[in-house]
Amino acid sequence: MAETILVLNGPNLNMLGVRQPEIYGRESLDDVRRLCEAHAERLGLTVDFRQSNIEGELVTWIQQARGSADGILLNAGALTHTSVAILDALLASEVPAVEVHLSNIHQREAFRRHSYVALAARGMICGFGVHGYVLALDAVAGILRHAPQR
Ligand code: CA2
Repeated sequence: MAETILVLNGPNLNMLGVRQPEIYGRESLDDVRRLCEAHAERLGLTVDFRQSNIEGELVTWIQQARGSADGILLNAGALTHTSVAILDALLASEVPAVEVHLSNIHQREAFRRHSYVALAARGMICGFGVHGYVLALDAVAGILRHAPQR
C-alpha cells in the first residue's frame, strides 16, 4: 500500500491566491493540493491534504499522524513562529516532518526567522513558492526510501 503523507497548512493559507500575490503567488490552496496529489502519485505516495486556522486542530492532526501517516509536510503559517504546542506535537508524533514555506522567511521581518517547527523538522524548504511543496514531497520521499530511521 502507498505510504501516506499528511500535508498540513496553517492559519490564513486558505487565502492563497486571493491576497498578497506579490509575496505568496497567484495559485490557490486548491491548486497546491492538486500539485501535491499529482506529484505524490509520481512518487508512489498518497497525500492527505488539510488546512486549519485553529492551532488545536493542527495539534490534534499531528498527534493522530502517529500510526496513520508515514510523513508530515507542514506549512504552519504564522504558528511556525509562535507555537510550542505544534513543536511538542511533532516531537511526540515521531513521524518524519519536513517544514515548507512559500516565502523566504529569512528575507522578511526578523520575527519570521525563528521557527519552532524547525526544532522538530528534518529540514526546511522556503522561498520557492508553491514549488516548495513539490521539493518537500521529494524530501519526504527520500527520507522514507533511504533513511527511514532518525
Ligand atoms: O511563507 C509562508 O509559507 C508562511 O508560512 C506564510 C505565513 C507567514 O505567517 C509565515 O511567516 C510564512 C502566512 C500565511 C498567510 O497566507 C496568506 C496568503 C494570501 C493572503 C493572505 C495570507
